[in-house]
Amino acid sequence: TPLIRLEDYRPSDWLIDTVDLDISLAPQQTRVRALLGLRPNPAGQPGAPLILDGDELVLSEIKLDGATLDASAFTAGPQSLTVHAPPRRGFTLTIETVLDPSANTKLMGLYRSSKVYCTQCEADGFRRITYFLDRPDVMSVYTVRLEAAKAEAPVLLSNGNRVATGEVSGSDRHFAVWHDPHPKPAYLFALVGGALDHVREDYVTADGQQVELAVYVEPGKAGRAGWALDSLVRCMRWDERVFGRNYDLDVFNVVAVSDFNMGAMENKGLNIFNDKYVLADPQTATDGDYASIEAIIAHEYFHNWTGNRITCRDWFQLCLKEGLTVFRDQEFSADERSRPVKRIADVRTLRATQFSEDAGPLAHPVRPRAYKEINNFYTPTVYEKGAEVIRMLKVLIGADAFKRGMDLYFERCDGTAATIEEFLACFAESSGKDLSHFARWYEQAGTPTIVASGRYDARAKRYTLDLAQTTPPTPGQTTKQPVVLPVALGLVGRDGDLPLTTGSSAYADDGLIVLDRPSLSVVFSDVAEAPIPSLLRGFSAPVRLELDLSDADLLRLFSADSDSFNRWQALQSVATRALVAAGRPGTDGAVLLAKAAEIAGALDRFLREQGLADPAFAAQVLRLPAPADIAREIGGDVDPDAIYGAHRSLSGAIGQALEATLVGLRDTLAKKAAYAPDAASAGRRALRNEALGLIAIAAPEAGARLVEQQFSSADNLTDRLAALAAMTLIPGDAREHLIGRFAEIYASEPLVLDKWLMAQALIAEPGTLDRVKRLMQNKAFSLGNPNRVRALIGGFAANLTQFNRADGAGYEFVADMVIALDRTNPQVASRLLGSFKSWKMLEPVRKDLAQASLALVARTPGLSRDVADIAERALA
Ligand code: B3K
Ligand code: ZN
Repeated sequence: TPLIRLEDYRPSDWLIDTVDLDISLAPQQTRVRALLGLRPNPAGQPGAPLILDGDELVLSEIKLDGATLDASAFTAGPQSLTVHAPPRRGFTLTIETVLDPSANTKLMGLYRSSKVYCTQCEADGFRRITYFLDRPDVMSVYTVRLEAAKAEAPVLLSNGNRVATGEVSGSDRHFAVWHDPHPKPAYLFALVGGALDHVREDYVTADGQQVELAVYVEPGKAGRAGWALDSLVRCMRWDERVFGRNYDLDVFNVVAVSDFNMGAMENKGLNIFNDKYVLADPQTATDGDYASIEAIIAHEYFHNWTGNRITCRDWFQLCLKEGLTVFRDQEFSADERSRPVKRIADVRTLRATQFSEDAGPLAHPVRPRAYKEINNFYTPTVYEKGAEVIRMLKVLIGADAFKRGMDLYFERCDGTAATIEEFLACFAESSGKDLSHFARWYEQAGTPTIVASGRYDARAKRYTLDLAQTTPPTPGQTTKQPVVLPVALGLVGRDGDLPLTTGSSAYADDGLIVLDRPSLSVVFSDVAEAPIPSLLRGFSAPVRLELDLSDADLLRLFSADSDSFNRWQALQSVATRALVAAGRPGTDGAVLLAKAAEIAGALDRFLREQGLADPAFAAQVLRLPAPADIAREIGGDVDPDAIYGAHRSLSGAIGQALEATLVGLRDTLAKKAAYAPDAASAGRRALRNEALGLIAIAAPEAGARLVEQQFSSADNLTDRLAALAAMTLIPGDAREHLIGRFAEIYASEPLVLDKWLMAQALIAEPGTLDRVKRLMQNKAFSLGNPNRVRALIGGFAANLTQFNRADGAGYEFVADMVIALDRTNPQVASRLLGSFKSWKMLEPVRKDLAQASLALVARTPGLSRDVADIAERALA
């Protein structure tokens, strides 16, 4: 397979101004007639042939300006259609293809999901519908006529506004015509056809436009669509208020389908969602689900401006829309909920997913330079690190210049397919700053480390802070340059933050040091007492920080820092340090227990004094870094069992020391109020359930009793599922019994059973692999549904100790699953193969076994490009 390179970008030789689609839906034989209005691109090669992309297509007819084309004038195959000598002027091409949506198991292009016709075109699925210039810089105005049997598809949706509907006379069929006035790339095309219920709401934009909002779901599920609709209204208002962005069509539709390769898709005016991110009621969705739905509804809606109105010139610019849109949805959630808690949750995700990607063989820059399969680059690096880069930009130039830069971007690039350079130019202009060095964040992979140390000169009342940065080598980038690192900081004294005066240095008076070179010293004067530095407040840069603070100093930051993020971070750092030491084989358990007592003491005080003031924050504080975080921090020669063992003893010891406090806290928090999904109530449940987990580890008998009580009295899924999860930590018959009860209660709820599958797949015991294999036979599981696969197989692959079993059986199982899935759904298979991304940091025995399983995948004949690409890069 060819490597596609950014430096080889050339404008298209041809443009397609208009697309008229006439699609006659039928389960096995869908006929697609496309009328393309073409013209030579002034920026392209004059006289070039017209080469249209295809993927597994069957051509049934082709006409040029209405006249049938001579067979010698074109070449058509499944993967492309070439018109050898097209006219050197504008012309039309009529292309007819015939598709079998029922046979489309890749879930790319047009497919059927439980009897609903739907599409997924990003990145390159449109070419599975018709031959096209399937690249984001070719933007066209679409008119789409859909026709289907009335009984099978009473609802017919496409992008834009509905302009006509009617019956097809003398048949059981009907049609709808949709017109989207906004030129768009093919990846934003969508259609939906099926029997669906919906909820709707009228909306008037800030600039006075009437919009009809609707959320479509499977028949009978309309009662679960309200939260998604409510979230949509809130995020639309927010985008008007915060970014000055109004919606731009008469309708906005969201459709939930049950077979979907990812979370959701921002098709213009017709967002298609994985039903997991739409459906919610207290009995079938957790607080976490409510929060995800709100975030993803917002994310896809925000794409209307950052992605659709302004799209990407080419797929290397993917972060232009994704990083920016993640930043926007994170800000929305922060405004809707608790900003510090949102930041902590996002940083946890960033570290778990992106830092681990950056530390392994799949590391790549936020803007990759080359790819073989673009669908493998919808990664935490492009999305989450991409969002961090925007956040740093805002910190560096300030909120006002950031706002003006965004306005300029919307004004200048509206209606275009843009690049990162064009985006950054807007902020360089609005801030008057040179951002060329900052742009390195887009080119250089790897997580930088900042090493920081401070000295206090009591006589001179001076505090000197030394900062240095390094970035480890990543595949294809052996030497690294310094990047621009905004380090937000404070100096914490006995009574809180000390004033910052740097005198000679240009830095830091406003609490920000810009570390833009290998190292830097900043001298603070008039520092009245020995301070404790609080660095990277709010996690101002996506880096690792090595800070030579004692645990005692960290614990002081935990209780005294004015920055909530760093309070949380300080305790995490103490725990991380203890676990890193204890997670190396052959270390002394007594040291860990002493540390546990220290941490428990700090937590006890905190919970008693402030636990009830902000329960959501307290829940984050109570949750220790995960074993996988410790593995990544150790970085090499990793023994997952040793780390898990250390984690378990630390949690157990803390839980024991805190048992009385935790039980008391749980009782106080339990005060009965009807379930509500709002952030404050969710925070109380989170704290209560975090406490339950600790008790289950520390005191299994008492824990099991509390689990039983909570499970039986719960009026919502959050509490039920938390009870189940706590019970999975306690081996025995009671656990198996509860697992059975849960399955009975939710027997007809596939999305809830996904959580049940996952909870079992995550059990850190040697029996789990057999359990997972057994569950594959359960009627709740299906290899054909991505949500089921991600829950059970994906859950297992995320199980640190069992995926990484010392006998290699975990790797073999997942490799077999990848090979099996690749035959039907390459995207789901290649995602799963990504679970191997951290294999190089393992101790030698596991490392060899993981490598062998990867090699087995790599040499399987007939692999998809998706899986072959991941296997090849993972092994390199
Ligand atoms: N843009 C889509 C992701 C498409 C993935 C293609 N493999 C969803 C999103 O980021 O909003
Ligand atoms: Zn997105």
